[in-house]
Amino acid sequence: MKKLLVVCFFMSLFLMGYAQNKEPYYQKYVKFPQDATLHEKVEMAARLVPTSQQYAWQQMEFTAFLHFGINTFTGREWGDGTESPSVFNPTAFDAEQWVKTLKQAGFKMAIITAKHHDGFCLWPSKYTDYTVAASPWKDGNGDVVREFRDACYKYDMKFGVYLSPWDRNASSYGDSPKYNQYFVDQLNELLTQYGEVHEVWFDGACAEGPNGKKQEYDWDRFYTTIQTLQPNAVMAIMGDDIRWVGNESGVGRETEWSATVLTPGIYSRAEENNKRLKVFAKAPDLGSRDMLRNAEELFWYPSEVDVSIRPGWFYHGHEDSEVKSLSHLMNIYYESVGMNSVLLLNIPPDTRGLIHPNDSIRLIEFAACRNKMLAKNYVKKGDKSWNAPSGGIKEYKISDHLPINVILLQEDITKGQRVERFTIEAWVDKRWQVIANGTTVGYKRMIRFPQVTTNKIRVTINHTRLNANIKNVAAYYAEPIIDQTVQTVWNTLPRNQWTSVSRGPLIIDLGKSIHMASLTYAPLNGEAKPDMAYRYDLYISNDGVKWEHLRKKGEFSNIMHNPLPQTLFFENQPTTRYIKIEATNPAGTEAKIDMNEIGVVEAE
Ligand code: FUL
Repeated sequence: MKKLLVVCFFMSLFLMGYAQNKEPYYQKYVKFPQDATLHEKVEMAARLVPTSQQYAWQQMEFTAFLHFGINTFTGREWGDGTESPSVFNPTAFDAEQWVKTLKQAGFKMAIITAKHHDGFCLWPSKYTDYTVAASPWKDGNGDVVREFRDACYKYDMKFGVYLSPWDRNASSYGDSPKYNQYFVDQLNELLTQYGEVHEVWFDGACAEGPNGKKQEYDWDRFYTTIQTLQPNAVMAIMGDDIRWVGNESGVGRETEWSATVLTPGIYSRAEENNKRLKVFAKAPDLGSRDMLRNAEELFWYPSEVDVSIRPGWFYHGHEDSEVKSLSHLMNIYYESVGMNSVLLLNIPPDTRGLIHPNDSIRLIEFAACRNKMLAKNYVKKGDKSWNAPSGGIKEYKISDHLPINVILLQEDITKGQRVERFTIEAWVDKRWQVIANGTTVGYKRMIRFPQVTTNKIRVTINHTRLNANIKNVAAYYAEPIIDQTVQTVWNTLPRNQWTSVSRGPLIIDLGKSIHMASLTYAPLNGEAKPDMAYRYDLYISNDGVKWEHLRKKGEFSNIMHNPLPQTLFFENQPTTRYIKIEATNPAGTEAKIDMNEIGVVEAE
């Protein structure tokens, strides 16, 4: 009995994560005692740490997404599950080319869309006919996931799978227990037949709309399946290991707490908790003292910035000239890795089954630009750990007396995320001048500022929860980037000759009859609004009386998360003077489209 008690005592110490300095650590989750004061909550928050899987994931910094599937061949962003598998036919598929390119570009893991919302499986699942086995590619004997997996082994790349819970093809979708079984069966295939999986990505999108099918997902079961079959995998988005940053444009938060009050969406209490605390995935503050005040529990739930190198997630030939510029990618880098997040950059293979040269060239430039900057750290002894109290100040010598314009700070997050405010000063003209300041640091924080030439800097930790554990202070010089930017033209008509005949539905008189090559819907300022257009019917007319129904039941797929211009191309270039768009918003009621959100390109 005595022996058992001793074992139990040590076990509980272990579970609590007792560590250095006898400080108790809480791994991934902490529940506050009912009567905890704000001060006590703050101290507990300071001791919340990642699991070893979360920590390993955070250290990767660069991860890649590969959106590939039916949509690659149809030009859509969301297939509706009715597309024939016969369209899936890459002509020069080479997964090794993908992985080699990603490896050269510095990525540590790649995640493949094994199944997107259309339900088409890139592996020959035995639970559905809607797979590569029904496609002409390799006479139905191919397996994209297998070839990609093998390439990952060969080039030492970690491997992840995206499996969309929303499935527009599965007949069982909406019949909850049946579909859940189907989903678990598919998960089983992916998690047992392809070696070690490091990340499982469950998308939150489910846009069947008000009259669509309502599927109640059995998240507990999905979660247990992953934990049992792949204990080292982290579960992202609809998971509780990794959180969506809140946008698909590569923009991070100034204040990014990994120790957050946001309850992960897979918990049944999530809706109620988050409503009570007025937090949501896109909220600017997820973990400050203000947020802790009313919180009852806290999650180590770090941010992942997912963004595509092109406007769309899938490859579309007409976007070949719209691969993000080098300066745009560098901005994304500072706003993701440099803002306490992991970057998940999407590079969609083309219809040949290869990464397009425009993307691979840009990826290599991106890596070269980072490496050039990081090659020279001007701070001396910045990697000496520093246990900093609130108000703690430390000076660092700067070598070479050359200009610097980027500072990098890191906390040892294995002892919690603690810094709440910091200031950086440089010794210039015989006095200290503030060159940067900020709030959270976390795993990594990079701050850009106008260049200074100095021989010393000082870092002040103005506020911290307990003593901060500063692990690294570095300074770099980033050369200015001059991009050749290509402007995409999505309107070639003089707008001042247009008349908005009606706003609901939107009817535009273009002022003259034209041969229409394309029509673009570009949400104002690239912002998503609840009343924006999601589903639409498009009509054209030459007299404003007799209408031709040009596109039926169209969908501006994913526009709510990625509110970038979406273009409809018309091969037969119909003649029209009037355009009518009947549209509904994501909630299924009438959408509001402004005339300025529409662009028309006249055929040459
Ligand atoms: C979104 C999806 O709807 C997009 O198609 C894409 O897969 C992106 C990564 O997540 O929610």
